[in-house]
Amino acid sequence: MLAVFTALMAFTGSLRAEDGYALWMRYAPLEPALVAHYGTSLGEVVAPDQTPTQRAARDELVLGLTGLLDRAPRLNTSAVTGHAVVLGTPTSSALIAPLHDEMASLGQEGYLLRRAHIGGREVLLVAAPRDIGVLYGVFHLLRLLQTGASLDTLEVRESPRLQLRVLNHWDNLDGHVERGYAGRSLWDWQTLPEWRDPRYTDYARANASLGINGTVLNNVNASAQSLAPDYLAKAAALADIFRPYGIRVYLSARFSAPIELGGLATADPLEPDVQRWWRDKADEIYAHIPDFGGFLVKANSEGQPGPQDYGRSHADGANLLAKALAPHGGVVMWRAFVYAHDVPADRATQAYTEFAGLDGAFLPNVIVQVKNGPLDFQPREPFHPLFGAMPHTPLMMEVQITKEYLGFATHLVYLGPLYEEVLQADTRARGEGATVAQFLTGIAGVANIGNDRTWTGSHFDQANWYAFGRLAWNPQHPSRDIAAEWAAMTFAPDPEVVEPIVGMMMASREAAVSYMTPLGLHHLMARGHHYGPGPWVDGGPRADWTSVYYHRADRHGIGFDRTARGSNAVGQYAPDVAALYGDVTQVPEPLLLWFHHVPWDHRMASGRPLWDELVGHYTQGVRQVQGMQTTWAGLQGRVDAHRHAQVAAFLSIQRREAQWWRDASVAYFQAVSGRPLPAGETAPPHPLAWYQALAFPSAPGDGR
Ligand code: BDP
Repeated sequence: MLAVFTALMAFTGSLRAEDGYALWMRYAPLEPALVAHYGTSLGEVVAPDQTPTQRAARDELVLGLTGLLDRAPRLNTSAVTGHAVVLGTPTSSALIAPLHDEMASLGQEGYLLRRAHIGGREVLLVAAPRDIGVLYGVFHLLRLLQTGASLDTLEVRESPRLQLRVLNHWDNLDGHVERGYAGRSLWDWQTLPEWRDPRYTDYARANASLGINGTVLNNVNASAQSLAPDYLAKAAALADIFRPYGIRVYLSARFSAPIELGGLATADPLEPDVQRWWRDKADEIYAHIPDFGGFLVKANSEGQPGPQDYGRSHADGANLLAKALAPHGGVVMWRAFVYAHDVPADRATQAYTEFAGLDGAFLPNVIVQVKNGPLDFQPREPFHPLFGAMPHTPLMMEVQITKEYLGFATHLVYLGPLYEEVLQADTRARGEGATVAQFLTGIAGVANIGNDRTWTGSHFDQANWYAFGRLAWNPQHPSRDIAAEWAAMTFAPDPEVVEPIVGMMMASREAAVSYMTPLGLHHLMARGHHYGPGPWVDGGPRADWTSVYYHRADRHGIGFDRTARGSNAVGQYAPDVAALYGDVTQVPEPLLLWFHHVPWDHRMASGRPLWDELVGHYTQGVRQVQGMQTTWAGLQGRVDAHRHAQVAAFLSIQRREAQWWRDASVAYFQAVSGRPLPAGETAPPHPLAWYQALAFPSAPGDGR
C-alpha cells in the first residue's frame, strides 16, 4: 500500500514541474468554472479495495479528482453518503450487482459509465464485469474531466474492438534501444528483480489509461539470454508490477535458443529434442509468470535464425512454439517481415509470397504480425497486401510509434493520420468494401519509450504513444479527435490552445512526407542509422538496403514499376485495388512513384510536370514546418515556459533538417534528371557532393 502511495506521490510531485513526465495524466487544476461544474457531483469516491486492480482504480480516481478539482474526495468502500462516483463489478460491489445482466455483453475488458440514483443521491457509476474494466472506466471518466466534457447526460458503453493491444519494445539487455530516440531502455535489467523502480508503475498506468494490454519487453532481434532463468525472474518482477493494470508480459524469442541456451545441436522445429526444449522452457516461464502472454518472433529476416535454416516453413516454426505455449494459454506473434537479399524479387513482394500460401497452416494460437505496409514503416506506404489475403489466420498489424523513418524524436510528426489511413484503407477483399481494421485481431506498436524524462524523447511524441493506444482500443476513432483530446489533457482544455495545436499535428505527417519522400518515394534515408537524406545510397552488402533500388531514377524518369510490366506487386492486391494502383492515370498521386516509373515530364493532376511537382513538394514541406513554428510562437504564454521552449527548439531543428532534406534531395534528383529548377525555386546552397559527404557515425538508435 505504502509503495503505491509513494509512487503516486512521486508522480504528483513531478507533475507541477511540467517537464512532461506526467504525460496526459497531469491532472492539473481545472478552470474555476469547470471545478464548480463538476465539483458538486464528484465529492466522494465509493470503491472496493480488495484487489490490486481495485486499489489501482480507486487510487487513480482519487489522484485525478484531487488534482483536477484541487480537493481530495471523501473515500468510502461501500456506503454512499453524498454525491459519489461509485466503482465496482457485480462481485466487488453490491451497488453494482444489479447491473450484472446488462453488462454481460461488455466482455472481459468493457465498462459503462452512467448517472444513477442510490438512496436518493445522485451518483455516477463506473461499472464493469471485471476489475480491469473499472480501471479503464476510471480513465475514461478522468479523460472527460480533463477535456472539460459535460457529464450531464452521461451514458457510455465501451469495449475494445481489438483483442491484443501490444507495445513492442526493441530494447536490448544492455539498455540500448534499437531505433530508440528517447534515451536508454526503461528496463534496468541490472537492478531487477529486487529494485522495482516506481517508474514501472507509472508506465503501467499510462498504458492502462489507453487500454494497452500487453508489452513485449525485448528486441525482436532477440538475445537468447532473455529466456535464461535469471532474466525470467527479472521479467517476472515487471509482470507483477504490470498485472494490476491489465498488462501481460511477452518476450521476443530467438529461434535458435535451443542451441544457445539448451546446448542442442539444432533448432529444427521437427526435431523431438527441440520440441521438448521449448515445452520445458514454456513450463519454466509460466512457473515464473503465470499469465505470460507468449512469444514474438522475427525469424529468417535480416539475418535472424529461423525454420528455413532447416528447410522448414514459417508455419512449422510458429507451430513449434505455439504447441509449447498452448497448454498455458499463450500465443505466438509470428512476424511476416521477411525478405532475403539473395531473392531477386522486389522486396515489397516477399512477405506476401512467403505467407499467403500458408493461410490455414498455423495453429489457432498463432497470430501473424504484419507491418502496416509492404516495405518498412516509411512515411507513406500503401497498406500491406496480406491484409485480406489470409482469411483463416488471425492477423495483427504492426506500426512504428518510434519515428525511425520520420525524423526521430525531434521532428513533430503526429502519426495518428498515418495509422488512420492504413486502418481505414479499403482492401476490397472478397470484391467488396472491407477495411484493413476489419481483418485485425490485434495491433502492435514499436514503442517510442525510453528513460528520457518525457518518456518519448519529445513532448509531441507522447501523442504518438497516445494515438496508438486510443486507436488500438477503437480503430474507428478519428485521429483528429484523438489529437484534440491529447492536446487538451497535455496542455490545457482551452480551445485557443487545442485548436492551433491540433492544426499543427494534423498537417505534420503530410509535411514530413513532402520534405522527405513525396509522391510515393520511399527508403531514401541515409544508410544504417537512417538519419537524414541519402537518395544517392548505392552499393554495399545488399541492393535492397540502398536508395537507388527504390527510386530507380535516371535521366528519363523516376519510380518503381510495380505494375504487371514491372515487379507486379500490384498483383498481390485484390483485383479492384490492383486495377486502381496499377493504372498510372488512376493511382492516387501520393502513391504514384511507389507503383510506377514515369518520365520526368509526366503530367500531374495539377497540369504541371512531375519534376516541377516533386521539387514543389519538397519546398512545400519546409514551408509547412515554418508554419508550425509560427503557430507555436503564437502559443507563447499559453503553454508553460519549459515545454514551450523545448518544443520551439525542436521545431527549429526540424526546420533546419527539413531544409536539409529538401536541398539534398533536390540537388541529387537534379543531378540525375539534368533538369533546370522550376521557376521560383531556389537552388540548394551547396553542391551535391557536400550533402553526400556528411557523416553521422554517432546518430542515435542504430540497429546492432
Ligand atoms: C527495420 C529496422 C530494424 C528492425 C527491422 C524489423 O531498421 O532495426 O530490426 O525493421 O522490424 O525498419 O525487424
